[in-house]
Amino acid sequence: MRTYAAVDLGASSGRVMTGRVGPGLLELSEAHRFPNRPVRIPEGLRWDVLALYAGVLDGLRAAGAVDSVGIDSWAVDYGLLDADGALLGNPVHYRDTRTEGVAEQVWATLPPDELYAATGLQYAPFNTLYQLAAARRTAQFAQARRLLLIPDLLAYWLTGEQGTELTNASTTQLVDPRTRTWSSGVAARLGIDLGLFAPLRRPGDPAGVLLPEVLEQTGLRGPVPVTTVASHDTASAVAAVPAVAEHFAYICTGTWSLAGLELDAPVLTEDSRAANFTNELGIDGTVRYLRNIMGLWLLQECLREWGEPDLGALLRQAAEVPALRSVVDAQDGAFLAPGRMPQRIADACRATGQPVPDTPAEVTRCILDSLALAHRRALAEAQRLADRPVDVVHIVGGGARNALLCQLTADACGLPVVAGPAEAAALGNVLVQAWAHHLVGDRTGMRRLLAGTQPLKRYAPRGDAAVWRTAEDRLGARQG
Ligand code: LFR
Repeated sequence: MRTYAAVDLGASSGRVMTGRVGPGLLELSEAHRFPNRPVRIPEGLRWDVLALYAGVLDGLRAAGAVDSVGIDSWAVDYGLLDADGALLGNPVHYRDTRTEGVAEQVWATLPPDELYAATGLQYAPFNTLYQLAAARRTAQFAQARRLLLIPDLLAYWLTGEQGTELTNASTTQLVDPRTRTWSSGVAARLGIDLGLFAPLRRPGDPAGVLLPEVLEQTGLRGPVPVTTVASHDTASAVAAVPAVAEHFAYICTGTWSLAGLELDAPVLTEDSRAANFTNELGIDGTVRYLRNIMGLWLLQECLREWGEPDLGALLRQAAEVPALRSVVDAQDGAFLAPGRMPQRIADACRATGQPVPDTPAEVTRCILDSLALAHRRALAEAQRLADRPVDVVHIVGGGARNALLCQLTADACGLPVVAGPAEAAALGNVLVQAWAHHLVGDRTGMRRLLAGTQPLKRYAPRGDAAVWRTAEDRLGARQG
């Protein structure tokens, strides 16, 4: 049996989990959880990365003796280092507005169809590529000699070693999903110096050992190796989809809903680009073919506005609200920025001539119906575009605990839903470490272990999928 520490950083909290792995054994417990509070300063929205690092150190101390440490977080964001290896400023939050209008400037040099053919990445204003195009104008950028994605930055502080993990690198829009290495063509066309990036590392690669000062701060006894995991949290979560059958779709639910398929090769067609599907990289040579849907962010932001009422009670009330009275487009970038979410949802309903949800229960129902509808659309389109029919949907991540969302997704998709594990990203993180240590075989072995050890809940589709088709048509027509 081995014990691993999984550092898993989400948009609103970070945690250090301890995972125990052995034959027929996979157990996860929380060593430490800490808030991740983005800070708005006059320059814009920033991550408090030192507070996150302090949380990681506290977590490692709480976890105690482990055989290795792995780190995953949200994607696309980074810290810049100067020539001495010192961090230049707080990393910019991907919801910051600095990338507004930047994509059009990039596309003037490299048209979006060529960019998609080369990188397979969906358009999102926050792709690292557009962030770099915005950052390039700053004095800070002129000082930068190295760019480290968030998990790689933390690993650097823990070990003194620099690398760029591949699954997360694939979200920069500078990687070719066919060759699974940097796209020097895209970088050259846009004048981006790939020398800014540390060499690529793959999940399972060693990433150094904890520095003496880290051992001292955490009370751990060395050597403690750090293992490269699938450092993009969504890649870790997909690795932990407990699928036993071959034809499955997944939805990683949390702040975002990432809905799609696991493929052996990217889909780079023009249809796929028009549908804004992404080809991010997964473990074991796989492609995560998926779409970003705004996800439970819509609800999280409302809860914040409403003063954090009891979620369980709210969901029970929302279940009583008539279904599909009003729906919004949960893919709409208009919901990306924080603030005033209940009002923005009401505005979207009003603008499309639908009843305006008023009470928190009505707004919550509108959000969950809208998410289920977006899940339905994304999975239907993914199957069509990749020509890969599925017969089951796995919901992993925090939303797997939201029974109403799981049931509505089953209803909307007309497919059985298997929900769990909720801590998929941390489990995927642990499993890749176990894989690197030959405790589990390939990803099929990981999934068998997950299916055999994790509590999962099943939801059968209810009622008539035609109701959802009508709602989908209605939304499409209203958007014109
Ligand atoms: C989910 C996630 C998504 C990514 C978004 C921004 O936590 O990693 O996969 O698109 O955050 O980084």
